[in-house]
Amino acid sequence: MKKHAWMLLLVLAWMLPAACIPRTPEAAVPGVASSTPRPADAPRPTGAAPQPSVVTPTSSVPQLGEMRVSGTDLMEQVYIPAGGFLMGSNDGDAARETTDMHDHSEIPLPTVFLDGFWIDRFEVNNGQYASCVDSGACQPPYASSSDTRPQYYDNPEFADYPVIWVNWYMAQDYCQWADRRLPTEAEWEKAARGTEGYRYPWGNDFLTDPLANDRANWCDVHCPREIASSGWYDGYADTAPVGSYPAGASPYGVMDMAGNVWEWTTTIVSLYPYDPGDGREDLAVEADRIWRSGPWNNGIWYLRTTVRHFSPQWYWFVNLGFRCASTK
Ligand SMILES: [Ca+2]
Ligand SMILES: [Ca+2]
Repeated sequence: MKKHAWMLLLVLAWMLPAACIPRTPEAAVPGVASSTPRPADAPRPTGAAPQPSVVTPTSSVPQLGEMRVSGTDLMEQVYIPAGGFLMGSNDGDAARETTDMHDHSEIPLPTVFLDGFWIDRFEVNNGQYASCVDSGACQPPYASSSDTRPQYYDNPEFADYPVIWVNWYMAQDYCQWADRRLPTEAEWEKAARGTEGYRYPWGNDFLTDPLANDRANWCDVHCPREIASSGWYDGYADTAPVGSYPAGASPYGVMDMAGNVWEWTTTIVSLYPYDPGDGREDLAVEADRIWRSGPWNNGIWYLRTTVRHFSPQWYWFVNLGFRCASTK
Protein backbone atom coordinates (compact mmCIF):
# COMPACT_ATOMS: atom_id res chain seq x y z
CA MET A 1 0.00 0.00 0.00
CA LYS A 2 1.29 3.40 -0.88
CA LYS A 3 2.40 5.80 1.82
CA HIS A 4 -0.48 8.25 1.40
CA ALA A 5 -3.00 5.41 1.68
CA TRP A 6 -1.51 4.34 5.03
CA MET A 7 -1.67 7.95 6.22
CA LEU A 8 -5.36 8.06 5.30
CA LEU A 9 -6.03 4.87 7.27
CA LEU A 10 -4.21 6.25 10.30
CA VAL A 11 -6.28 9.44 10.23
CA LEU A 12 -9.49 7.43 9.95
CA ALA A 13 -8.44 5.15 12.83
CA TRP A 14 -7.82 8.22 14.98
CA MET A 15 -11.20 9.78 14.17
CA LEU A 16 -13.33 6.64 14.48
CA PRO A 17 -13.47 6.12 18.27
CA ALA A 18 -14.72 9.64 18.91
CA ALA A 19 -17.36 9.26 16.23
CA CYS A 20 -18.51 5.98 17.76
CA ILE A 21 -18.82 7.07 21.40
CA PRO A 22 -22.50 6.48 22.13
CA ARG A 23 -24.51 9.35 23.51
CA THR A 24 -25.54 8.58 27.07
CA PRO A 25 -29.13 7.42 26.70
CA GLU A 26 -31.80 9.92 27.69
CA ALA A 27 -29.94 11.45 30.57
CA ALA A 28 -27.25 13.24 28.55
CA VAL A 29 -29.97 15.63 27.46
CA PRO A 30 -32.59 14.75 30.06
CA GLY A 31 -36.02 14.87 28.68
CA VAL A 32 -35.37 16.01 25.14
CA ALA A 33 -37.75 13.53 23.71
CA SER A 34 -36.84 13.33 20.08
CA SER A 35 -37.21 9.56 20.13
CA THR A 36 -40.29 9.36 22.31
CA PRO A 37 -43.39 8.79 20.21
CA ARG A 38 -46.17 11.20 20.80
CA PRO A 39 -49.68 9.95 21.38
CA ALA A 40 -51.39 8.89 18.18
CA ASP A 41 -53.71 11.86 18.34
CA ALA A 42 -50.99 14.34 18.85
CA PRO A 43 -49.43 15.80 15.72
CA ARG A 44 -48.53 19.34 16.66
CA PRO A 45 -47.43 22.30 14.65
CA THR A 46 -43.72 22.64 14.85
CA GLY A 47 -42.30 26.05 15.50
CA ALA A 48 -38.87 27.51 15.61
CA ALA A 49 -36.73 25.86 18.23
CA PRO A 50 -34.34 28.44 19.60
CA GLN A 51 -31.51 26.95 21.57
CA PRO A 52 -29.55 28.82 24.19
CA SER A 53 -26.15 29.84 23.03
CA VAL A 54 -23.59 27.94 25.05
CA VAL A 55 -20.72 30.05 26.26
CA THR A 56 -17.45 28.28 26.84
CA PRO A 57 -16.07 29.14 30.27
CA THR A 58 -13.23 31.61 30.02
CA SER A 59 -12.90 32.59 33.68
CA SER A 60 -13.81 31.35 37.14
CA VAL A 61 -16.91 33.54 37.11
CA PRO A 62 -19.76 31.89 35.17
CA GLN A 63 -21.16 33.94 32.32
CA LEU A 64 -24.62 34.52 30.83
CA GLY A 65 -25.59 31.52 28.74
CA GLU A 66 -23.04 29.21 30.28
CA MET A 67 -24.24 25.65 30.78
CA ARG A 68 -22.86 22.65 32.65
CA VAL A 69 -23.93 19.07 33.28
CA SER A 70 -24.27 17.48 36.73
CA GLY A 71 -22.03 14.51 37.35
CA THR A 72 -24.68 12.95 39.59
CA ASP A 73 -27.86 13.00 37.52
CA LEU A 74 -26.54 14.39 34.22
CA MET A 75 -28.95 17.32 34.47
CA GLU A 76 -28.08 20.29 32.28
CA GLN A 77 -27.91 23.48 34.32
CA VAL A 78 -28.10 27.05 33.01
CA TYR A 79 -26.29 29.97 34.64
CA ILE A 80 -28.46 32.97 35.56
CA PRO A 81 -26.17 35.97 36.10
CA ALA A 82 -26.43 38.37 39.03
CA GLY A 83 -28.60 41.44 38.69
CA GLY A 84 -32.06 42.87 39.01
CA PHE A 85 -35.28 41.72 37.39
CA LEU A 86 -38.93 42.68 37.50
CA MET A 87 -40.71 40.34 39.92
CA GLY A 88 -44.46 40.12 40.21
CA SER A 89 -47.37 41.34 38.13
CA ASN A 90 -50.05 43.99 37.86
CA ASP A 91 -52.29 41.74 35.77
CA GLY A 92 -55.97 42.32 36.35
CA ASP A 93 -56.60 39.46 38.71
CA ALA A 94 -53.10 39.18 40.11
CA ALA A 95 -53.93 40.85 43.39
CA ARG A 96 -56.24 38.14 44.60
CA GLU A 97 -55.32 36.17 47.66
CA THR A 98 -56.78 33.01 49.04
CA THR A 99 -56.03 31.09 52.16
CA ASP A 100 -56.30 27.58 50.79
CA MET A 101 -54.18 25.91 48.11
CA HIS A 102 -54.66 28.56 45.48
CA ASP A 103 -53.09 31.63 44.05
CA HIS A 104 -51.36 34.25 46.10
CA SER A 105 -51.03 37.93 45.34
CA GLU A 106 -48.48 38.81 42.65
CA ILE A 107 -48.47 42.58 43.21
CA PRO A 108 -46.66 44.95 43.22
CA LEU A 109 -43.95 44.77 40.56
CA PRO A 110 -40.66 45.53 42.30
CA THR A 111 -37.16 45.12 40.94
CA VAL A 112 -35.50 42.34 42.89
CA PHE A 113 -31.75 41.80 42.88
CA LEU A 114 -30.28 38.30 43.02
CA ASP A 115 -26.79 36.89 43.06
CA GLY A 116 -25.85 34.61 40.18
CA PHE A 117 -27.07 31.02 40.38
CA TRP A 118 -27.51 27.86 38.35
CA ILE A 119 -30.89 26.32 37.60
CA ASP A 120 -31.82 22.99 36.05
CA ARG A 121 -32.75 23.37 32.42
CA PHE A 122 -35.47 20.72 32.79
CA GLU A 123 -37.92 19.41 35.35
CA VAL A 124 -36.46 16.36 37.14
CA ASN A 125 -37.68 13.28 35.30
CA ASN A 126 -38.74 9.81 36.45
CA GLY A 127 -35.48 8.18 35.38
CA GLN A 128 -33.37 10.66 37.31
CA TYR A 129 -35.56 10.40 40.38
CA ALA A 130 -35.40 6.59 40.24
CA SER A 131 -31.60 6.81 40.41
CA CYS A 132 -31.92 8.69 43.69
CA VAL A 133 -34.40 6.10 44.98
CA ASP A 134 -32.04 3.31 43.96
CA SER A 135 -29.22 5.00 45.87
CA GLY A 136 -31.31 5.02 49.05
CA ALA A 137 -31.34 8.81 49.31
CA CYS A 138 -34.91 9.29 48.06
CA GLN A 139 -38.21 7.61 48.76
CA PRO A 140 -40.40 6.53 45.83
CA PRO A 141 -43.22 8.83 44.70
CA TYR A 142 -46.51 8.31 46.52
CA ALA A 143 -48.05 6.76 43.40
CA SER A 144 -46.63 5.08 40.34
CA SER A 145 -49.48 6.16 38.05
CA SER A 146 -50.16 9.45 36.33
CA ASP A 147 -53.57 10.93 35.62
CA THR A 148 -54.20 8.78 32.52
CA ARG A 149 -51.44 6.14 32.76
CA PRO A 150 -51.70 3.22 35.22
CA GLN A 151 -47.96 2.66 35.13
CA TYR A 152 -45.94 5.87 34.91
CA TYR A 153 -43.06 6.36 37.35
CA ASP A 154 -41.76 2.80 37.03
CA ASN A 155 -42.49 2.42 33.31
CA PRO A 156 -39.35 2.93 31.15
CA GLU A 157 -41.57 4.44 28.46
CA PHE A 158 -41.97 7.47 30.72
CA ALA A 159 -38.41 7.76 32.02
CA ASP A 160 -37.98 11.23 30.51
CA TYR A 161 -41.34 12.52 31.77
CA PRO A 162 -41.43 14.68 34.91
CA VAL A 163 -41.60 12.92 38.24
CA ILE A 164 -44.86 13.63 40.12
CA TRP A 165 -46.43 12.66 43.47
CA VAL A 166 -43.46 14.09 45.40
CA ASN A 167 -43.78 16.40 48.38
CA TRP A 168 -41.42 19.24 49.28
CA TYR A 169 -39.27 17.07 51.53
CA MET A 170 -38.80 14.52 48.75
CA ALA A 171 -37.83 17.27 46.33
CA GLN A 172 -35.36 18.60 48.90
CA ASP A 173 -33.88 15.12 49.36
CA TYR A 174 -33.39 14.72 45.62
CA CYS A 175 -31.69 18.07 45.16
CA GLN A 176 -29.43 17.39 48.14
CA TRP A 177 -28.50 13.99 46.67
CA ALA A 178 -27.61 15.73 43.41
CA ASP A 179 -25.49 18.31 45.31
CA ARG A 180 -27.97 21.06 44.53
CA ARG A 181 -31.01 22.62 46.28
CA LEU A 182 -34.49 23.81 45.39
CA PRO A 183 -34.73 27.31 43.87
CA THR A 184 -36.32 30.20 45.72
CA GLU A 185 -39.43 31.57 44.04
CA ALA A 186 -37.44 34.68 43.09
CA GLU A 187 -34.76 32.59 41.39
CA TRP A 188 -37.43 30.54 39.66
CA GLU A 189 -39.21 33.65 38.35
CA LYS A 190 -36.04 35.29 37.05
CA ALA A 191 -35.02 32.10 35.26
CA ALA A 192 -38.53 31.91 33.76
CA ARG A 193 -39.04 35.50 32.51
CA GLY A 194 -35.61 37.13 32.24
CA THR A 195 -35.09 40.73 33.28
CA GLU A 196 -37.78 42.40 31.18
CA GLY A 197 -40.86 41.25 33.02
CA TYR A 198 -42.13 38.78 30.41
CA ARG A 199 -45.63 37.47 31.04
CA TYR A 200 -44.70 34.08 29.62
CA PRO A 201 -41.22 32.56 29.30
CA TRP A 202 -41.12 33.42 25.58
CA GLY A 203 -42.55 36.94 25.78
CA ASN A 204 -45.87 38.65 26.37
CA ASP A 205 -48.16 37.15 23.72
CA PHE A 206 -50.10 33.97 23.79
CA LEU A 207 -53.55 34.05 22.24
CA THR A 208 -52.39 35.94 19.17
CA ASP A 209 -49.33 33.80 18.59
CA PRO A 210 -49.64 31.14 15.87
CA LEU A 211 -46.91 29.12 17.56
CA ALA A 212 -48.75 29.00 20.86
CA ASN A 213 -49.63 25.32 20.44
CA ASP A 214 -45.94 24.54 20.50
CA ARG A 215 -44.94 26.49 23.58
CA ALA A 216 -46.31 24.69 26.61
CA ASN A 217 -48.20 21.65 27.82
CA TRP A 218 -51.40 22.91 29.41
CA CYS A 219 -55.09 21.99 29.45
CA ASP A 220 -55.57 21.84 25.70
CA VAL A 221 -58.41 20.19 23.79
CA HIS A 222 -57.43 16.67 24.89
CA CYS A 223 -57.03 17.53 28.56
CA PRO A 224 -59.42 15.34 30.60
CA ARG A 225 -60.85 18.25 32.54
CA GLU A 226 -63.96 20.42 32.12
CA ILE A 227 -61.75 23.44 31.45
CA ALA A 228 -60.15 21.80 28.39
CA SER A 229 -59.55 24.52 25.83
CA SER A 230 -60.98 23.57 22.46
CA GLY A 231 -58.99 25.03 19.61
CA TRP A 232 -55.67 24.50 21.34
CA TYR A 233 -53.64 21.45 20.62
CA ASP A 234 -50.34 20.98 22.46
CA GLY A 235 -50.10 17.23 21.89
CA TYR A 236 -50.46 15.89 25.43
CA ALA A 237 -53.51 15.16 27.55
CA ASP A 238 -51.30 14.40 30.57
CA THR A 239 -47.64 15.16 31.33
CA ALA A 240 -45.22 15.50 28.39
CA PRO A 241 -41.56 14.52 28.18
CA VAL A 242 -39.53 17.32 29.76
CA GLY A 243 -38.13 19.72 27.18
CA SER A 244 -40.83 18.98 24.57
CA TYR A 245 -41.49 22.66 23.81
CA PRO A 246 -38.24 24.38 22.80
CA ALA A 247 -40.23 27.26 21.29
CA GLY A 248 -41.45 27.96 24.82
CA ALA A 249 -37.98 28.27 26.35
CA SER A 250 -37.26 31.16 28.70
CA PRO A 251 -34.83 33.95 27.74
CA TYR A 252 -32.10 31.84 29.39
CA GLY A 253 -33.10 28.65 27.56
CA VAL A 254 -34.82 27.04 30.55
CA MET A 255 -37.61 24.65 29.53
CA ASP A 256 -41.17 24.00 30.75
CA MET A 257 -41.25 27.09 32.95
CA ALA A 258 -44.84 27.34 31.73
CA GLY A 259 -46.88 24.18 32.10
CA ASN A 260 -46.21 20.45 32.23
CA VAL A 261 -45.90 20.20 36.03
CA TRP A 262 -46.01 22.65 38.88
CA GLU A 263 -42.64 23.00 40.59
CA TRP A 264 -41.77 23.28 44.27
CA THR A 265 -39.70 26.21 45.52
CA THR A 266 -38.16 26.85 48.92
CA THR A 267 -40.24 29.93 49.61
CA ILE A 268 -42.91 30.21 52.32
CA VAL A 269 -45.98 32.01 51.00
CA SER A 270 -45.84 35.70 51.97
CA LEU A 271 -46.81 39.03 50.45
CA TYR A 272 -44.43 40.91 48.17
CA PRO A 273 -42.02 42.57 48.04
CA TYR A 274 -39.83 39.51 48.14
CA ASP A 275 -37.38 39.66 51.05
CA PRO A 276 -35.31 36.54 51.64
CA GLY A 277 -34.32 37.86 55.05
CA ASP A 278 -37.81 38.10 56.55
CA GLY A 279 -38.24 34.40 57.33
CA ARG A 280 -39.84 33.27 54.08
CA GLU A 281 -36.73 31.26 53.19
CA ASP A 282 -36.58 29.47 56.54
CA LEU A 283 -36.24 25.81 55.62
CA ALA A 284 -36.59 24.60 59.20
CA VAL A 285 -40.23 25.46 59.82
CA GLU A 286 -43.35 23.63 58.70
CA ALA A 287 -45.17 25.96 56.30
CA ASP A 288 -47.04 26.51 53.07
CA ARG A 289 -44.49 26.68 50.23
CA ILE A 290 -44.82 28.26 46.82
CA TRP A 291 -45.29 26.30 43.60
CA ARG A 292 -44.50 27.83 40.20
CA SER A 293 -45.03 27.13 36.49
CA GLY A 294 -48.63 26.02 36.10
CA PRO A 295 -49.43 22.39 35.22
CA TRP A 296 -50.72 20.32 32.32
CA ASN A 297 -54.28 20.49 33.66
CA ASN A 298 -54.91 24.22 34.10
CA GLY A 299 -55.68 27.10 31.76
CA ILE A 300 -53.70 29.91 30.16
CA TRP A 301 -53.80 32.08 33.30
CA TYR A 302 -51.58 29.58 35.06
CA LEU A 303 -48.91 29.65 32.34
CA ARG A 304 -47.87 33.16 33.40
CA THR A 305 -44.37 33.40 34.89
CA THR A 306 -45.69 35.22 37.94
CA VAL A 307 -48.36 32.80 39.16
CA ARG A 308 -47.92 31.76 42.78
CA HIS A 309 -49.67 28.60 43.88
CA PHE A 310 -48.95 27.07 47.26
CA SER A 311 -49.64 24.18 49.58
CA PRO A 312 -48.40 22.65 52.81
CA GLN A 313 -44.99 21.15 52.24
CA TRP A 314 -46.21 17.62 53.02
CA TYR A 315 -48.58 17.76 50.03
CA TRP A 316 -48.17 15.82 46.80
CA PHE A 317 -50.26 15.62 43.65
CA VAL A 318 -50.61 14.31 40.13
CA ASN A 319 -49.35 17.56 38.57
CA LEU A 320 -46.61 18.59 41.00
CA GLY A 321 -42.88 18.05 40.43
CA PHE A 322 -39.74 20.14 40.78
CA ARG A 323 -36.35 21.19 39.44
CA CYS A 324 -33.20 22.07 41.38
CA ALA A 325 -30.85 25.05 41.53
CA SER A 326 -27.39 25.74 42.86
CA THR A 327 -25.40 28.69 44.13
CA LYS A 328 -21.97 27.16 43.67
CA1 LIG B 1 -51.84 19.39 27.18
CA1 LIG C 1 -43.13 23.23 34.67
